[in-house]
Amino acid sequence: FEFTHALCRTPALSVTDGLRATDQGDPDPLVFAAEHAAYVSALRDAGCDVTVLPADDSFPDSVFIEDPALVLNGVAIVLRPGADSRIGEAAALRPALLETMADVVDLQTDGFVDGGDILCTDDRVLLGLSARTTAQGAEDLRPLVEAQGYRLDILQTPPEILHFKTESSLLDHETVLATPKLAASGAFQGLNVIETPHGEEAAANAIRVNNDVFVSAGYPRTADLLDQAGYAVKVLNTSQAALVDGGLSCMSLRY
Ligand code: CIR
Repeated sequence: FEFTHALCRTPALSVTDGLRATDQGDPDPLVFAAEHAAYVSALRDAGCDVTVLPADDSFPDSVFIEDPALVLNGVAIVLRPGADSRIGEAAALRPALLETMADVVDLQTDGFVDGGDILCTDDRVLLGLSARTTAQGAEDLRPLVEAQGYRLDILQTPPEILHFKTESSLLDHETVLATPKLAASGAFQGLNVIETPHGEEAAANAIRVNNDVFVSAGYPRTADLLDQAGYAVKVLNTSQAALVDGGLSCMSLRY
């Protein structure tokens, strides 16, 4: 959770066509842009040098830049996103990774891995299999993760949860924030778990960036819980990302 840099992508106007499990209306691209700008500012305030890539209208979900790549030790691993409309985001992102990262390697697989299914601790990469991330993709990722000195733990994201990190986030060296459902899956052995209060499950898509913990607006009990646990909570609006199943972690690659 200690980062000097972040890479983001401006939301596309086509974000109105973004994937979603349940339709609650399209996001408003202008409101999304404002929320995204505030998010970028918060990353800068937290101490990150942020590169913001231009919008890519050919990929409605391209603002969720965390899904097509994983960065470990400043090395980008180009992934293979598991949604048809998103698979091309990996190749579209690659040139920017070559410019911003220390090195770029490609996940060679017939399977799929979405970055949203990956939670990194200091020495472990927790990867939740999901509708987007397959066992083949996970096994093919293993050597790339191990080459960076991390252990890969392949876990199961419970059904109905889009991504492993939709319902979990790292808070410090040994603590995660997670929903009761994901915590009950046994994924977090060896780590302390703070569970989101009932009705505030969506708050689990948080991020720790240096001293700050970013939490989405609308989850006051989670914010209080984290505040009382000693974290410096920063509340950010993610109303438009939420309409297309996105949240705080999905909108940046932090390194
Ligand atoms: C999708 O379904 O792929 C996007 N609408 C949302 C992706 C959110 N990303 C994430 O949780 N890492």
